[in-house]
Amino acid sequence: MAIQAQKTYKITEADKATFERDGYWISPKILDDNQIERLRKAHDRVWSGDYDGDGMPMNPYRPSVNPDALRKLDNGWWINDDIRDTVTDPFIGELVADLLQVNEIRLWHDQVILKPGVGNKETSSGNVGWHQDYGYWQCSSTSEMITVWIALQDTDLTNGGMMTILGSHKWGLIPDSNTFFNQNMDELKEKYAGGREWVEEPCILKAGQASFHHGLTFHGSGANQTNEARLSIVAHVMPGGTSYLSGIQHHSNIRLLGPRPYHGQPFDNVYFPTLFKR
Ligand SMILES: O=C(O)CCC(=O)C(=O)O
Repeated sequence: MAIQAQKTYKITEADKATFERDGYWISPKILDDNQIERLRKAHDRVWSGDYDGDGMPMNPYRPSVNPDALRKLDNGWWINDDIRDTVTDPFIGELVADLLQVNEIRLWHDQVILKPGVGNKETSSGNVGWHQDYGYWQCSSTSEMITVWIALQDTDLTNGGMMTILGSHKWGLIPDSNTFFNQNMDELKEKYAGGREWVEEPCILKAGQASFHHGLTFHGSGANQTNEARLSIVAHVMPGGTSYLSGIQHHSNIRLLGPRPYHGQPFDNVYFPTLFKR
């Protein structure tokens, strides 16, 4: 029987405890089948350059000569209405607000990710290296941010699903942890584990379920060894009031603050829409 989406789900004390202990939480199904279908079509459209409106995504996809390479672009919400409705969904915002125990949630940026299926081929082309998202986001005043990774098909390790490192959000920011594109998982594990307990937890999701991981949680993923592409929509979100920390690290979002951003300027303009406010 088809699983129903739980559009009125409320975060429980047990969910909060899981998130605080493990650095991630797996939601029930939050997209209904119709939304999943629309978002799968949105993938087809954005990869073929068929955009809503006349704009471009933030970091446009540049086709690789390698057909097995991961495809991704940022701020799909600028160019596709179905992606916009999902990554700004107040329901998702409320789930995050309750996990972080804050009053307001805004979008930091989104990602549209496609990992090609390579079947039995031995290749690391689809690997996403172990990394911390906040390793990329140090221009933000808080690491208390969340990545909502939404599966558009059943996802597990066979199709290159994500793994998180249990409890690693408690390790703090590890230097040079912005290693999404380093595909040598063993080398990265060696670099980051540093005597700490390294427990790799697969995020096993049914289509329409999402994993919510903390900005400091190490995560990565391996090959998609099926013959179908793995599709996802990802919302990176932050508490209201998050502001610009200058002089630390470049990020494309800094430019969205205007030509003369100032230290302490809140990320609160139209580029950072509010998902939820109590
Ligand atoms: O899609 C993946 O396998 C990894 C995505 C990721 O690192 C993220 O969304 O933060």
